[in-house]
Amino acid sequence: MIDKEMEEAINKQINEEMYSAYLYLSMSAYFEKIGLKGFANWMHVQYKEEMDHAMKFYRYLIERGGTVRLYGIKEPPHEWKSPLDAFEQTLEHEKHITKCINYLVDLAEKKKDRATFNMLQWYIDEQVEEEANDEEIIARLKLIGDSPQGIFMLDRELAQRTYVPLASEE
Ligand code: OFO
Repeated sequence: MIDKEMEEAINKQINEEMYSAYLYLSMSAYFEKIGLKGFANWMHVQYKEEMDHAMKFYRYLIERGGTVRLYGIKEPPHEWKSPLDAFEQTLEHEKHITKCINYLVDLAEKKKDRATFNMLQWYIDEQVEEEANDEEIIARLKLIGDSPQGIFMLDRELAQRTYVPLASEE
């Protein structure tokens, strides 16, 4: 049986991951609206990955005999100043998620909950990858500046991203 404080913290993290999914789905809609279908695809894949992150915590809580609580999800923004603005906000959001994961790791250590500590290692690696992906796209958008041709080329590249479900969710 999982510790109650740990359970509450994981339930809050399910909500954080669901909000991440909402945020990226909203960004996907924004990119479609401004005609950048490749950027929209990238964000749509990100939305699905965030749902997987939420479900990984959800399944884990059930496996540990915990109670899943689905808290209300707040409304994300629906407009950004530019693709660069959207990706800068994505990076800021991911830095916040990294802090949340680190808090969970600290709590698992404090509670001597080794199973949760081990489970969280996957999220630590995932956060490194997510921040790096965002940083790379931000750097490219800064280089591109106002060049429509550069944006068009990046859009074509981001259209190639495909969704790969997490093994545990298949
Ligand atoms: Fe975007 O990361 Fe979830 O955890």
